[in-house]
Amino acid sequence: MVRSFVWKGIVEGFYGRPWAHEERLDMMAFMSEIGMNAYMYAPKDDPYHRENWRKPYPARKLDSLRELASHAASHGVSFVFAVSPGISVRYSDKRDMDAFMQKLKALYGAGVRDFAILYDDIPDVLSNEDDRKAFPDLVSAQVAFANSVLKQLKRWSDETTLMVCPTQYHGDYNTEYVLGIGAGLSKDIDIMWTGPDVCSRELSYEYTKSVSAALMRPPVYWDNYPVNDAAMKGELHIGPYTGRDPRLPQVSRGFFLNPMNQAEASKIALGAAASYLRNPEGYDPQAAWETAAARVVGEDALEAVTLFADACAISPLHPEEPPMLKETVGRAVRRAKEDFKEGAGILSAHMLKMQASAELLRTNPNSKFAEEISPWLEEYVKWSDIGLHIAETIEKSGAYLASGLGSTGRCGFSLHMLPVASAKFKLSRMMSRAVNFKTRVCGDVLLQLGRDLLRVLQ
Ligand code: LOG
Repeated sequence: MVRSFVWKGIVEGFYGRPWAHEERLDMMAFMSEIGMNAYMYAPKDDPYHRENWRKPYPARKLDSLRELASHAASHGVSFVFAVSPGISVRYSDKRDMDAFMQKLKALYGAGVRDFAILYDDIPDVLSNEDDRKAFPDLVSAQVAFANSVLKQLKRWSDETTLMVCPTQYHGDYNTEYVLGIGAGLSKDIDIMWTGPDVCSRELSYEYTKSVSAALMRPPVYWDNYPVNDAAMKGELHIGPYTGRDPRLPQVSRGFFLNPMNQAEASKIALGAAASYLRNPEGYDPQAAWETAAARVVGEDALEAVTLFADACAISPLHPEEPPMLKETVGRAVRRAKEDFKEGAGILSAHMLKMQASAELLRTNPNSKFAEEISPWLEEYVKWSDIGLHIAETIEKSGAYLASGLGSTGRCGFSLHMLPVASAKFKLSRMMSRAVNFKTRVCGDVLLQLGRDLLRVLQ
């Protein structure tokens, strides 16, 4: 039997600047185009969502949320309203329960039927004195709270649903906490899980099946891709969506992808992921990526965005250095050992292509995309300048230098090297600036090449 995912969605669940209202409206239209069916509202830095979760939304914010909810409904997208009470909630305090239900009620009034309690990123023990008296441990408190929320929701309407993100949401599923959540939460509650890691490179069938057994229900994946918050701020995750087993619909209820703060740029990964979610068995990561990328930048810029995405390759799904750039630099270095001019030529040709691609993307008709990626694009161009200068230095220093390239061996001093002195000086200046770059574009490929070259030129 061919099964399909129940939830095919996005969770706006990242740290940092939440998306703007316009970005959300636009995203919902995009979701309906690509066949996604759920949007979870959970921006960590909306103070009313987490920090001050007890406070009701002010009228204007509530109006925006209402508009979002009805916009979602008109696009066939379920609006899942989430609250993260965990940092300060007193699970045993009726006033907190009432405040929580009030929070949901405001959205229920706007037609929202799908809700979530997020217990992620909070201490893993009960901190409140009364709670410690009322419950043996954190998991019992959270279970009691969530089951009671579900009961109250069902009184409002039978159509309501509840989802929970537990405090332990990844890795080892055979813990007391995870087994407690699985056994305790009402069978009608969906449980979220991020995989073997917070940002999981792979989600396999076997692993998911075991998680499902521990949770006593198929998990809903909170998939931390293409999110680039916290320590990943310097990365731009616009690469292919990979590592998700085609058989997951048999053991998982679905997916919510956590996107980047850059909404428009997220559409590349989200578009590709939607293709997996629609048809996991027939999913082809590269073809899906191309379709998704072309949708964002246009067919004419597909080659340009391919080159740029290569430079941005580093992500939890692809922790290695940019493959095309690395391959080209490796080839250039090998060639330079035989023929320094040709080696330099290979390198500079790639750098010029990078510059042309940058120009095409900078002036892309999708100006929102261009603006979002500008910090990466700027440093991508700076790296290509460095690459061009490296190529020039290789040429200037001639065969003698090229023979030592890529190795750490010392070449000794030669008069041959004199014309290289100014090139070397310029390169070390460029390199010391590069150390302070804010983005991870180009990985360490050109940094390493520049360092190797400077070492050889010593
Ligand atoms: C947060 C999430 C954050 C993500 C990536 C979950 C369930 N929670 O480690 O808000 O965007 O990692 O940094 C998280 O993933 N915690």
